[in-house]
Amino acid sequence: MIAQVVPVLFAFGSNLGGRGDTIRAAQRELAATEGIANFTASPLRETVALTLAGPDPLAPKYVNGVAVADTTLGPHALLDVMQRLEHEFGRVRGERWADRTLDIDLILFGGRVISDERLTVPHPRAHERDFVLAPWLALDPNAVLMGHGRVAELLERIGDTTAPFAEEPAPAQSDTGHTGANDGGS
Ligand code: A4P
Ligand code: MG
Repeated sequence: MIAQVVPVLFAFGSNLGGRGDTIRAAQRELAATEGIANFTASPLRETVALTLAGPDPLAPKYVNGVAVADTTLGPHALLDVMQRLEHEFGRVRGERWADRTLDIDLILFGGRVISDERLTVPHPRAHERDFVLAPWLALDPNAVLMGHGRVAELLERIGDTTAPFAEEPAPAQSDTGHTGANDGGS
């Protein structure tokens, strides 16, 4: 039997440690996972922490981003991979919405509605979160959130409080063997 290929949307968040680097490293691992293909990540945004008491400008700021991919994994196998990565990148599960090195949420799994003890998909709070909608819109200006409509309109309705996040540039590739000693100087 040929496994079905399903388009998925992931959301990433981090507000402890090397936030952007952690998210990019986890994304590289996810992209390299067997059963995941066509992984495309959004730009990252810096966002005010939403706590159980509301937005907290004094709490460590989050870096957030999203990514789309195609998968042949089932939703629970995918959640296993996501949770293994959270653990690998130092996530300690404390109270709900606590500060964390890495959170990976499954926002959409194709057009499926899932509601069991491990998974609620589509993610029940994505439509009211600028830290999900803003990077998603940057990745796909025509994005539509199942059950809620166009992401551009949802974001306009709630307002966008996110800010660009300046990533560390990737280290320069120096595979030419040049040391500079023999360069130029003609
Ligand atoms: N789970 C159920 N559905 C899903 C899903 N669609 N994707 C279950 C991922 N996991 C899902 O998650 C608790 C349980 O949710 C998991 O065991 C899984 O089986 P968790 O990651 O341990 O806890 P959590 O993330 O603290 O809880 P929750 O309710 O998922 O939190 P949210 O709603 O994701 O909010 N502020 C900013 N600025 N940026 C953020 O990214 N994130 C949160 C977490 C709060 N404030 C934030 C941000
Ligand atoms: Mg989570």
